[in-house]
Amino acid sequence: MKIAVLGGDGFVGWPTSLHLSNLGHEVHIIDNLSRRWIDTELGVQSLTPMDSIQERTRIWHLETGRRIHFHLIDIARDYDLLKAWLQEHRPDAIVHFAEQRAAPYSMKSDRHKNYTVNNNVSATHNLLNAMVETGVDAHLVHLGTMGVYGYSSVGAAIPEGYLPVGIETLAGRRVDQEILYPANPGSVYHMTKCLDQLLFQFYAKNDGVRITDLHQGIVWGTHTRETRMHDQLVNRFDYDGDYGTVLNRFLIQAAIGYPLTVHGTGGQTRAFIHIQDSVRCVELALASAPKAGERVKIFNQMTETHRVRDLAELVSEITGAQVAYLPNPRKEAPENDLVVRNEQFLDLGLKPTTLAEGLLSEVVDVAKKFTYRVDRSRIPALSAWTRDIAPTLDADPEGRRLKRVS
Ligand code: NAD
Ligand code: USQ
Repeated sequence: MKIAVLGGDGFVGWPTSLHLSNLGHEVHIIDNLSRRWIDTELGVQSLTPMDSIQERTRIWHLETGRRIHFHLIDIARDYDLLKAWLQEHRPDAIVHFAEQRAAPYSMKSDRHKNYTVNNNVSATHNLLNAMVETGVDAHLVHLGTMGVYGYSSVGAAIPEGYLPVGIETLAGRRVDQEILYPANPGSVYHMTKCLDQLLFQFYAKNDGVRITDLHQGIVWGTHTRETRMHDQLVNRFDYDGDYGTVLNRFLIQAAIGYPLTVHGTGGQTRAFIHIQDSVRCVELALASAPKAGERVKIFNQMTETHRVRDLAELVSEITGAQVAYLPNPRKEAPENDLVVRNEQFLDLGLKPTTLAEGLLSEVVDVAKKFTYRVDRSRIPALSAWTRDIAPTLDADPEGRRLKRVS
């Protein structure tokens, strides 16, 4: 297949592009490299030394003889370029990763809120609009989030996208329907993914666009089979207070002897998936496209759930790291349970890579290798969800006073 990977320079997009290329697909990365600019804005860098996208694709070609093509397009702003690209290349499938994906970044300031909404919603709408306009009948696979559901548990498992409901008609009859699970976003970023869902629902119904939405949990790890093939194919690894996700942050913190930064009581339970399984899920989803006119296919892309403080304790047991319980910068329930259904990917053949000690140590080893690149001052999470919360975040776990920059 000819596959466009939008956001293919990012943490999940890059290993996915390599994986799809290795399977023999013709891969075209479209990216505006905004994530690299955000690193510059925040004064951070990936823990792993990443080469330019051009250099990465050159090494891939040298290693495998396969080509990955790169196109510099901002899909949220360069609508005409995107449309012309689709018109010319007419891909069979499009994998859409190209959004601002950090909840803390989306909550940093009013400017960051605007940027996240404008970027993410326009990116998705431009894409759908251009697909219809050019008549490109590609299967669109979008990376959404488990966060569209909210994380509270009402004692029932979260279904894969749709909730069966019974509605009583005026005549007193009961009509059974399946509706999108009620959206309950916890950040402006998560809210954009809820808005994406409605865009997908409309374009699938109105124009018969074939869409799969992958509601993904937190991705952890760094390497996949393909990124291991050469040092310069290494994946990015975020550890800073905005882009670093919880388990990867704990692993790097353990590697450099920094107290593990648990927010509040660490009572939040979240869904997780290893990066290797994430790329495999995209492969499986691509092979299982809905038909034109079918409703959006939704998969829960996660393999296990864990409570944040249990993760901290596990990492602490393996590495001897200390655990710091810090004021929570986010407005979120202090404790939640989470039960999630994920049978669809298991039925398609996904064999989950679960959080085994060996794997955790492996990531700590990656972290140790690049310890010299860590800027400890970028570890604290300073993006406060509300004005009331901001003043509580005044010191880091090592007691240094913090300066907030937005
Ligand atoms: P990332 O920030 O590393 O990668 C996103 C890529 O998209 C970047 O290379 C960026 O430059 C590009 N991009 C952003 N806006 C663009 C635009 N307007 N035009 C063109 N390119 C643009 O993020 P990631 O961790 O790889 O996540 C990829 C997707 O998966 C996101 O949509 C995210 O919401 C979703 N997701 C990620 C995780 C996770 O834990 N990383 C979990 C669940 C879902
Ligand atoms: N947390 C800590 N300490 C930290 C960092 C985070 O206790 O140092 C806590 C947070 O308060 C939160 C939980 O860990 O309760 C998860 O935070 P996170 O930053 O790991 O994940 P989140 O903000 O939810 O976002 C990440 C990705 C996002 C994706 C989402 C999937 O950045 O793109 O959509 O995971 S999910 O969490 O399932 O919604």
